[in-house]
Amino acid sequence: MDWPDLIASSNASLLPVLEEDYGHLSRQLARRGVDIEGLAERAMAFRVAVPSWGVGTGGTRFARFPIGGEPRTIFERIDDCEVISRLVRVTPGVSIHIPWDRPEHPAQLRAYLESRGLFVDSINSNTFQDEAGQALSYKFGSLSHTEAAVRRQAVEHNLECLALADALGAAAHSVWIGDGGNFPGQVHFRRALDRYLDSLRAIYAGLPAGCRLFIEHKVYEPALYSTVLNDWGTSYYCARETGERCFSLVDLGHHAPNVNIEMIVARLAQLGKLGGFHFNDSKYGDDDLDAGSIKPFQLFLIFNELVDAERDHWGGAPVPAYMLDQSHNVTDPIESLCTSAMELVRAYVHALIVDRAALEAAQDANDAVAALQLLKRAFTTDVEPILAMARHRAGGAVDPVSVYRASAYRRHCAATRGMATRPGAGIV
Ligand code: RM4
Ligand code: MN
Ligand code: MN
Repeated sequence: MDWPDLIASSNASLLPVLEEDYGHLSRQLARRGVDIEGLAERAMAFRVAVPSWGVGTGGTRFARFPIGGEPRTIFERIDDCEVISRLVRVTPGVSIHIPWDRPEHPAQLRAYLESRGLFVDSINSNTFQDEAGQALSYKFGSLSHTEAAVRRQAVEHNLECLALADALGAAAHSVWIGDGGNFPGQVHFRRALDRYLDSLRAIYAGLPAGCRLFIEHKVYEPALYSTVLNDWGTSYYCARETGERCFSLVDLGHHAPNVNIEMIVARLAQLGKLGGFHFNDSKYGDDDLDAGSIKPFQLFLIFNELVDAERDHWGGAPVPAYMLDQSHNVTDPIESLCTSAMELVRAYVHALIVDRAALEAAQDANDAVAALQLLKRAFTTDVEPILAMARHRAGGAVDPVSVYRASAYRRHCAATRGMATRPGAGIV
């Protein structure tokens, strides 16, 4: 696949109109005291990691409908991630899942990624499923299990992930557990949390230098009545109790409907414990839909908090890590991931053009109408020319989905890879 050529010829036909639109937007923004070139640079510098498991089709608990040409191995998953990165230019980081992506030779995997301009961004452990041949079951929990031997096995799995993080140069290790209860009375809430925290401390003790530990809360599912790490407050408490390099990770789909997630973001940033994000969108639960597809205004409000927190240096914490965590049930995953990455850049640029001085003045004056108008003014500005120009300047596609469709990449993969079935089916 000659991507540079495909991208160049598509861009050549779209550039005249893009330049006209970019010029117009630049004059419009200049009237508001905003320099478009600065925005284009920020858009080019934006980064979000893609999940290796996201390039295969997802499914629901009812069914999964595979498409032809899905990746069968970690190397093929990386090939698909490379396509996304070439088209949108903001996704060089790949997040991997163990055991789904367990490499036989970590050095070989690292070299494979590096030769494609990619790297492992973070490792994700999996103690929410039983692995073939595993001694003890996670049916009733893992890090918070009532039996010490099960907890030990889950800790060991995470320590294996940390060794891999070290070998692959990953900057973070993320822990999400399925632990919790399906029925009232099943789990002793306080004791389960204590056991979880003990396990977390044992994992933290093995954290390599330069690596951060992220803990991901979730309000429900697979446990349907209660979860052990259920909300951001519990997550903040556990991160704080575990250590300086342990942070809370926010997955947008892991909250009850209507929860004010932008406020959670502000709180965690203020407390210096915002580690990172799993971006996706949802209507009802952990739907794992494409970022910005259902609630784009919420996504903008989240980025509004992020841009604001950045000005206050994240409460002393390192810059948060951004990742997409989606399940693509009815779309080609490459198209969904390209689109989602672009939606994040859009929300970021929208947040950058908020007139912060005016917003603060409106807040100080208790002028609710003016404050909302300032946010809406940024949100309703069509910044697409900035995003498209940033992609073009970075060597990417002005219109990534069109280039991808014209390439017939998936048809080519269907011929070489066939109809794959992926282990670890389920919600992802
Ligand atoms: C969970 C959670 C985790 C992801 C798994 C596959 O709901 O979002 O981050 O690793 O799904
Ligand atoms: Mn997640
Ligand atoms: Mn999830």
